[in-house]
Amino acid sequence: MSHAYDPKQIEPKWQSHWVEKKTFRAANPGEPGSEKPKYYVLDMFPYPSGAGLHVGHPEGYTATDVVARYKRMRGFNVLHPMGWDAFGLPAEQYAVQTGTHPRTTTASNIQIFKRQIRALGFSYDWDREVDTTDPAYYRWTQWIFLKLYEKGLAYMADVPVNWCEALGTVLANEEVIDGKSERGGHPVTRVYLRQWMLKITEYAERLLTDLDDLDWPERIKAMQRNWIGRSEGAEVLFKLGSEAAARAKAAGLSDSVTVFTTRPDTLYGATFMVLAPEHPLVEAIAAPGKKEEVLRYRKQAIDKGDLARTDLAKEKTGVATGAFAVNPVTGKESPIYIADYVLITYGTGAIMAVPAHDARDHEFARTFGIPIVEVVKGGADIQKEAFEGDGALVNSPLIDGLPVPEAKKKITAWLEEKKLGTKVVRYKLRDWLFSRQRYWGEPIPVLHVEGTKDIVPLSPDDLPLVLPDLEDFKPTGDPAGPLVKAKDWLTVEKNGKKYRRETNTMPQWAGSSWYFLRFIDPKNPKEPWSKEADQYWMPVDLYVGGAEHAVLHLLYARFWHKVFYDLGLAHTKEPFQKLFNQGLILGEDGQKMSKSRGNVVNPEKVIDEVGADALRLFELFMGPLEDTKPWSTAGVVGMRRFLERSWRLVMDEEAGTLRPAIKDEPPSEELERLLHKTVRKVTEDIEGLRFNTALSALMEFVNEVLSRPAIPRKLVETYTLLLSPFAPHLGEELWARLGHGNTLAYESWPSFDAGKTIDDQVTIAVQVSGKVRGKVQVPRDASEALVKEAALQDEGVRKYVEGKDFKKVIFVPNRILNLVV
Ligand code: ANZ
Repeated sequence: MSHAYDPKQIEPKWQSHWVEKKTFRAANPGEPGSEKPKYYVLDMFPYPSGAGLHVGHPEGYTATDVVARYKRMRGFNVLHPMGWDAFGLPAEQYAVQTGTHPRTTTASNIQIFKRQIRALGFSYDWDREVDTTDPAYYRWTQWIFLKLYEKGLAYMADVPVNWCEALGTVLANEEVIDGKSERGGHPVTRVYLRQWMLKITEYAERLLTDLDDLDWPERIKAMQRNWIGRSEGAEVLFKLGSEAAARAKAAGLSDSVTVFTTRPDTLYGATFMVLAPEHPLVEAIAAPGKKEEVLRYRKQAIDKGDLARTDLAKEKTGVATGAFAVNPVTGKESPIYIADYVLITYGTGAIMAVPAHDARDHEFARTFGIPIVEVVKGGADIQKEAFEGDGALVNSPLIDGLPVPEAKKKITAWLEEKKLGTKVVRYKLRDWLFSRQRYWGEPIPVLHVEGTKDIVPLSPDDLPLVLPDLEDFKPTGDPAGPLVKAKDWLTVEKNGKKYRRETNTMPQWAGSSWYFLRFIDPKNPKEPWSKEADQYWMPVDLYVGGAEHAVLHLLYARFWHKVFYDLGLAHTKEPFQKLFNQGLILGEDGQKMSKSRGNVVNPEKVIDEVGADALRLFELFMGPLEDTKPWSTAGVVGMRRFLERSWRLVMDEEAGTLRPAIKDEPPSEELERLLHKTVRKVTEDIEGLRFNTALSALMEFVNEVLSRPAIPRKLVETYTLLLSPFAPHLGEELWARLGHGNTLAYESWPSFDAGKTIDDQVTIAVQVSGKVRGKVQVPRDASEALVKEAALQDEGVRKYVEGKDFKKVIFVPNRILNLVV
């Protein structure tokens, strides 16, 4: 009988062992084990989709698992949890199509995901599993909402949503393509609905500045900074011309327009103004003959998306209102237009247009024949193209000759003194639209007083507010969402007063904005998490996930965490100290994996063919974790071979016992050196998340040692420990075969002696006139004379130098000898 490496036998055995023995249970504060330093390593928890796991998932999960296992062996109390982000659109859409309740779909998808994840041997503490759709979990999501409401951070406002009349439902932005519904291609219009908003803008400055101290990829930080979009500038007051002012006053509105500009220095070049079509002054100030055209344009603009409106390439359209405003420095009257490239949602919804120095204004001015006045000297012909750069001011009496930054300061001070303007900071970040007209989400725990706009939040004791069961998921045609169908649930009578429940639910982002805090204290029935757990576990030391979450999830979670900090519920300002993004895994054909291309790799199939350890290894060996890289079947097979070699290093395949070559004797000096070098390389590479090169070092080690007639026991034991975070099933099996009774999960990680990791022989490249002609082995730190002597004995080098004089000799100790002839 053969006793070859057999993952089908080894892997399920160890997986059950770990589950039964709760090997990876993290100690809670106060419990034995909690005296150790803590390490919290987190994966972005998945949405359990119907398609099951995809080979992209295990890449990040394997990386964090290696770190978790390594840290345990380094003496840390490691928290490594997994859970399910299970509310969301796909389950609901599936319910609409098939009538299967999302709860049923979700439960079966979770089962599939869990089975697949377990088959990969990850060292999660399953006692901490969370599911965002479990009332015991979302009770606290609702509790957090009540806290936000109490702090004035949750409010209602009339906000545009995508309404599809034909489907009778509100659509998410992802469900709208070019103004049509993704399903069926029906027209989508914008309607205003009263929606819940969260005041993330109140945290804009902190969300920005606190990025500085985080150990995150620079690219992700830059994306967050752009999203927050801080601009410094000024608000400037333009008085309306007399006719428009009279019309505005008659309508009970202000007789001036305030604009937001980041270029107050260009004020002398502002030859017209533009209001967003939705600006409240528009209807009032439009001259009688213009009104009809203005209102028609406004209607069209409202139905367009912001992205289409601000597209630079798009032709500029607009309409003159017939009204004028007075430029505060020139005293001249400028015409007021409305145009859809000005958005109501940014700044003040009104701009001073400077065609000479802003490309969009330039295009608009050319289309409408408005004068273009140069105020910053740039060189090019300002009539042909806008100059947006820096330079000296011209045609601007108050600030002539000054460079742009000084001109900005001076003109802003002047405006402030004259009470015509103020310095302001603006953010692109908008408040977070928090309600969805959906069924499969957390109910928002508030009551509306019938017939009024009054809101009564539920008491925390009334939580969870359980999502009522619905049989029928078809849209109702009521924009308030499917929950209006839950007739018994919808209305509440209390003390003789009638209330109606909120029928909007929370967005999918809600549950994932705090799950990392539930993991630290998942069973707590009295609070979302305890202070002790927060003190002990937070912040997350390492968070790994895809870069697609660079902005929204990470920004929302940071925002909530800052609120928790302000409430005294969290002691750190930031939740995720170190972030790492794994790269995308492409299909074997180098294309993005997709069902339609037929290039999707199913991890269960790979496990069946080569085993989970081989799959884990390949996920990490493919290349640097952050790179995008294609799948390779041959590569997976290569990993399997390497594991077979590792098995044969320890085991006699014929006898099924330890190899006779394994001897209880100390390693030679040479092997000792190899061992220390390997320990050092693997240790440093795991710390630096360079798993592919750590694996190369392990492979080199096996190749070097495998065929030796005598192998010291210490060597294979150390090797087994080093391999175990990557191939934990094989690691445990070999460890047991080497005679150890217990799991190796808590064995001490091998240490190295730095002095023994340096070779005493070095290889030096020998160049002749800059071209490499040979290599020589010499003792470390050998002198130039010695290296030269060795070089001249080398066949390859001799050919090129014989009979020639050396013009120069360049020598870099331990690296290069260049003989210039
Ligand atoms: C005059 C000006 C002159 C401008 C110039 C730019 C260049 P950021 O940097 O993105 O914050 N703006 C202001 N509010 C707007 C709105 N609601 N919709 C569209 N555009 C708006 O952009 C600020 C600049 O964008 C502002 O500065 C304003 O144009 C325009 F040579 O004012 B500027």
